[in-house]
Amino acid sequence: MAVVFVLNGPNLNLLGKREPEIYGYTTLAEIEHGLVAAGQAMGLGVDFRQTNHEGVLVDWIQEAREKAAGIIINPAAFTHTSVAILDALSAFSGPIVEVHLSNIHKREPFRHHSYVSRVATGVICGLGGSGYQLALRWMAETLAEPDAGAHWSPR
Ligand code: CA2
Repeated sequence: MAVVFVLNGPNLNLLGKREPEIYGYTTLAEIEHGLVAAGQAMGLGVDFRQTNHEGVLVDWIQEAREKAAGIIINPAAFTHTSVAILDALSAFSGPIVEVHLSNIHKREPFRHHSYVSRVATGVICGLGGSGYQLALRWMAETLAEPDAGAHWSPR
């Protein structure tokens, strides 16, 4: 069974516990459970992880080269700062979906730029936890196509 890594960056462990006006009331554990269930229904394994550490995210992205068919990533604040994460993602050959709970383009100017978008196949932002579900559904469709590469490889 193909496995999709779902990687989450710093402070996302606080989801549903602080700042609900920006990030909503859904916890990261609830997003994970919904995604694992959806993955089972679609025949995809979901390996869902969160870390507060940039180097750990880099290690997991490198691990994905061996173990994952695709990556869904919410790098959180590292989105706007991390060339290391950009470089690690550049070495991953499968599809990558960048997800943000909030619409980063409606927020402070420093959130408008994403290093990750440069290598992401696609970006979903502003749709809350549903963004992860939509990303997983796209992954399932794309990975099921024998010639999927033709559609997601423009980077
Ligand atoms: O909208 C997103 O998903 C973000 O990636 C979330 C990051 C932020 O730095 C990005 O600009 C956009 C922040 C994640 C922190 O999440 C919290 C959740 C609850 C309380 C405090 C922080």
